[in-house]
Amino acid sequence: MKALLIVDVQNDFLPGGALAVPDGDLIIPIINGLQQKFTFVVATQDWHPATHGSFAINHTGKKPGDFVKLDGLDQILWPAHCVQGSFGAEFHQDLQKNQWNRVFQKGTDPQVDSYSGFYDNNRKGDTGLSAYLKKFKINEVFVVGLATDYCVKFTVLDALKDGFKTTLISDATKAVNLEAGDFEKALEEMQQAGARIIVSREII
Ligand code: VGL
Ligand code: ZN
Repeated sequence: MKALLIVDVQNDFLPGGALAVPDGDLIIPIINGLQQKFTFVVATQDWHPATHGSFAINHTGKKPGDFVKLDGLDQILWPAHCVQGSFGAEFHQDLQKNQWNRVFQKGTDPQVDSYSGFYDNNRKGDTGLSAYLKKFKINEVFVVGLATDYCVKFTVLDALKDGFKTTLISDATKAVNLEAGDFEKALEEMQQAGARIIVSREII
C-alpha cells in the first residue's frame, strides 16, 4: 500500500509568511492534483510553542541564521514560525484536506527541533507516524511539501531508515535555499540514501 505524505504546507512557509519559502505556493495545485491519485494521505504540521528553542527571539542577542546548542545539537535559529494556534501554523486554504487520513504535529517540545515528520532531531520524540503507517499496511511513501532542504529531506531520510520504499516528487516541493544550491544538494542527499526522485507528471 502506498501513501502520500504532505509536509508542512502551512501559511508561515508560504509567501507572506514568517519563514516564507520562495515560490512555495506554486506546489499547492500540484499537490492537489497528486492527492487524487492516492487513497491514503497524511500531512505533517510544524506546531511550535511560542517558547520554542529554535526561535531566535528566545535567545538574547541572537538573530535568525545564528547557531545555538539545543539538547546538545547544533541548531540554526529561525524567525518565530508556526506557533500553535496561530494563522501561520494553519494549512494554506487552497490545499485540499478533505481526504486526509490524519495530521501529525511536530516540533512541540520547546527544547528540541523536529524537522522530520517521524522523529525529533535528537531521535527521542516520536510522532507515531511510522507505527501509524505500518498499522495501515503502508510500505511505500511519496513525499511532497516544504521545505525540500529541511523538513522534507529529514522526513524522506527517516522514511528510508524505517524501511519504507520512498519517492520524492521534486516539483511538488520547494527549498528555503539559505545557500544557493541547497535544493539540488538536498535531492542528491536523498537519492544517495536510497530515495527515488520523480516529477509529478510521472504520476498524474
Ligand atoms: C521547517 C525550518 C524550521 C520546514 C520547519 O518545514 O522545513 N524549516 N521549521
Ligand atoms: Zn519549525
